[in-house]
Amino acid sequence: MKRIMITGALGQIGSELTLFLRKHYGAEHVLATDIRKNDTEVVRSGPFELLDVMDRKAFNEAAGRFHADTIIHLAALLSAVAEGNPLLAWHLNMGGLLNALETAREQKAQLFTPSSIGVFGPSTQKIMTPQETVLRPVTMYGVNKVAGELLADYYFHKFSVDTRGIRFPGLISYMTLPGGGTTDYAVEIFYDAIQNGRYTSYLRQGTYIDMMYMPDALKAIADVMEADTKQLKHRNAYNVTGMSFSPEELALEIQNHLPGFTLEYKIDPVRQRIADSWPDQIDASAAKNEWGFVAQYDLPKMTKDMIEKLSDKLA
Ligand code: AKB
Repeated sequence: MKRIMITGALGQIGSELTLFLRKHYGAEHVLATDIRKNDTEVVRSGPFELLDVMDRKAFNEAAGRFHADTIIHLAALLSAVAEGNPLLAWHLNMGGLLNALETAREQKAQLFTPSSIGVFGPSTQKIMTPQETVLRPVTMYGVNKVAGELLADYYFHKFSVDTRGIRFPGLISYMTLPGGGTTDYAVEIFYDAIQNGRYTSYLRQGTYIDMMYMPDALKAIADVMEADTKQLKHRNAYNVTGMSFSPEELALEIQNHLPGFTLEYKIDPVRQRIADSWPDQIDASAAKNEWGFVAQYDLPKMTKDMIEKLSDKLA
């Protein structure tokens, strides 16, 4: 049975992934770590340790004590926050990843770390963006993610570390809010729709971005980690997506459930510039062909589930 250590376990992906993996592999087999502690199920339902991923010694010791054979490194700054503090982003995103890679090498553990659609830039093909294409991002987050993909490839070839990764689009979930991404509006809109009946979008009408519902993201991580290593030709950087929509298309879908909902716009130039530099819709066929990726949730199915689950949560 796997022994999995997760960093950034209290973040948007980590909060759900920890519980998902504990259900799958047993609570005692999944160590959650984060730089802070709170009173959530992640902390209460299994082993938890405080960890600053910038501390390589502490990282390695925590993995060693737990006898981790798998590390899922999620601690990182997202695109909008990284743009506000690029030096900190470089330091944390690259330093944390290097410590995760070194720990995986020393502990002979498998390593998963998420990449992002942020690796693409304005000169990349916008529609059906291929798996292998131009990677010239114009954000610090994108620079970190491209360098991270290359670094993970390097550790695989040089040190035989079993590194794996996925280029996530915006992730939508009702459990935990994302923190500081460009795609956060697609989660915030549901809170405001349910609580206030209106939302002000910081992205312009007609801004298309790929998105994915969290259950599909969790399954994708588990599946790529379980996949036969020989099948993985693009091991650190699979394009995946569940849907692509613009703010007004999401609003129309929400109105099917909450008819009085209204959408307004107040553009944030920083996040708009980032969104404009990303693809409208990516091609996920390499993930499908190499490890059987299929998304279960499209826009209508995700919207229905989000409104049901979030309404219960906020009631
Ligand atoms: C962000 O918006 O920064 C993230 C991402 C697409 O990587 N959600």
